[in-house]
Amino acid sequence: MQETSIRSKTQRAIELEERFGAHNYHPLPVVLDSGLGVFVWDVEGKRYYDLLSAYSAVNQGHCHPRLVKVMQEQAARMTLTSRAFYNSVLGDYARVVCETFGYEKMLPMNTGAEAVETAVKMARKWGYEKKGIPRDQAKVVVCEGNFHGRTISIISMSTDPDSQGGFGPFTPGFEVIAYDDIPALEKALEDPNVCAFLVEPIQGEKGVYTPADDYVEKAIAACKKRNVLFICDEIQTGIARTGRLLCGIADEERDPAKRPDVVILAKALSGGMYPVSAVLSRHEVMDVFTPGTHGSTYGGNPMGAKLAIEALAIVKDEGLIANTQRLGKIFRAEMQKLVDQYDFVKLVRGKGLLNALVIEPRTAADGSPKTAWELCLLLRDNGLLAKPTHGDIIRFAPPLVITEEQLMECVNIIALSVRQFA
Ligand code: IF1
Repeated sequence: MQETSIRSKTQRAIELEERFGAHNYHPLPVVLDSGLGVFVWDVEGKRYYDLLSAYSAVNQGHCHPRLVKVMQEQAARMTLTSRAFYNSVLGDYARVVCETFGYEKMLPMNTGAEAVETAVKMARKWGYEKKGIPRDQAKVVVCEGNFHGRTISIISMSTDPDSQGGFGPFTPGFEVIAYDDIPALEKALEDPNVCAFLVEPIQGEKGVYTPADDYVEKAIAACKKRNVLFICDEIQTGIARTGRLLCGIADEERDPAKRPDVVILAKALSGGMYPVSAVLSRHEVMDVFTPGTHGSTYGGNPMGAKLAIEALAIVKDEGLIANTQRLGKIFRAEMQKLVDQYDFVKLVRGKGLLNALVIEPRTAADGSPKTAWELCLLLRDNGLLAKPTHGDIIRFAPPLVITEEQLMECVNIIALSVRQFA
């Protein structure tokens, strides 16, 4: 009897979403209701390890007590002022972000896509005003397999037919080159109308596609040589996710010539509490924005700003960079054992705690498919949530507060599920 009523809770939530919500997602059938740290619970009370972390937004873990406290306090004090006035938190937040990441200026937005749009607008204007590109001729070079968000301009640079199909006409001014290909970049940069190169240090959507170790370093050098802005999309890879504060650059690197000109942050900047994104750069670039040229109602709001200050403090206070580096190595070594043991487990790749396992899709004896999706269903049944991409890739990205003991429990669940799947 209890079983029926509990099952109906799950079914009810799914049916309502399916009936009244647009079908722009295909969620794994599990209805989540609460979370704490590395765990989430569904409406039936079943506990899971969260190995997606809302696509790397909850690096600090679900409902971190410090974030909950800050959110409650700030919610009772003031949430939104707009930028028509100054607010008492934004200045402190801007300073913390600039000092933490080593940049002179920041521009606050809300979602990742908005921050990417902001960076593209900034690069174009910089191209006209500082580089002397003829009016409306600026080009931004991007990479095959990129994922930078869902707006019209951002999908205009996408090479994914699902992201782009049916949404034209597209925004001009983007040139696509191969990822992890320095000669291709150098060739594209020969065009004097190129104002920027926009790239992810690891391609998340592509399946945690990890380039050569020196790719970012070489790409930065190539851009400097041609007076082109190097824009690093660290929305998914930033904030300790890959065992560094930023994936594309060593934490100790302070030489501006070796750092990205522009960094884009979102997701874990607010620890999954509230949408907070930011674009970071130096004066000379950011100063192309003057009053009235860009903005957002919620951008820089005191609630988001306060949360971001706390979210960054947690990364530091809890040693999340070191933890991620150490546990990432252990995790990949454990996954490598599965690669060695099972033919259909092709490879593991990634950095820090942003990793992916590549599975060979097969067909069962009864003709039913055995893809990454089916393996994710097994993982779910065994108490671990992860999401497949492209039918053959499973991303594993736990909250960075995970302990070694918890990680090994995850490894055991994955190993068990792979064995059941074999
Ligand atoms: C969804 C992927 C992850 C991003 C990078 C910008 C954005 C994202 C590098 C836009 C967003 C998301 C959004 C999420 C799926 C997801 C994703 F599979 F599509 F690639 F994380 F791996 N740049 N990534 O990864 O940020 O506007 O969403 O805040 O449901 O679309 P946003």
